[in-house]
Amino acid sequence: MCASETHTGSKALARMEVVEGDITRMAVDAIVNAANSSLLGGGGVDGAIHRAAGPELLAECRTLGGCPTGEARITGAYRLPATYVIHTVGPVWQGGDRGEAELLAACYHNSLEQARQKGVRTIAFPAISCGVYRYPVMEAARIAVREVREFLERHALPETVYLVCFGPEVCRAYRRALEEIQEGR
Ligand code: AR6
Repeated sequence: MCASETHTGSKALARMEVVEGDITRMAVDAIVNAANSSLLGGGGVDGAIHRAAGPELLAECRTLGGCPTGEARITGAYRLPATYVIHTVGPVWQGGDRGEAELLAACYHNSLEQARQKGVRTIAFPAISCGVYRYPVMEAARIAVREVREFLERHALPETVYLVCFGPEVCRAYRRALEEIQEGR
């Protein structure tokens, strides 16, 4: 890490934004997809991203040979307003003692690392694992906020991270998680 990439904690928090809405509409450099390990599409945000991007996205995903839980892969975004889609595979919630927290943290870290390597300045995340994979939303929000902050403290890129909430429950959880971290709790 070079010195110019060092940022303070408070500056890192200022580069994180909670927004409510549909991630497929975000005109950012990269959006993150909460995929499954086949990378061949599914329901939830994955389905919405593939529908909006068009069949070229599935064609590129087919060349990748899948992705293990916790890792991330990057593709083009085709008909989406974004430039890249970063596909990551969150853990299925199984009660919390199957390494779910570490795997979810790895999703955020590895997605940000893929983004940084492509020079991505703006990136939007959905609430990975909080839908079909049933991760408790408040716990997931705390992990998301902590991991993103840690990454931003160490790197100048991405410059801004949007945490995109689909619905008020996820929004409330993210806002609370951000307040907790700001207050040092
Ligand atoms: N924009 C932003 N967030 C969304 C959108 C959207 N358009 N649509 C849903 N969400 P999920 P998972 C939210 O189920 O739990 C798929 O079938 C949603 O409300 O999409 O990681 C994959 O192929 C929730 O808060 O992802 C996998 O098989 C969050 O996105 C599996 O689901 C994540 O919900 C992955 O499950």
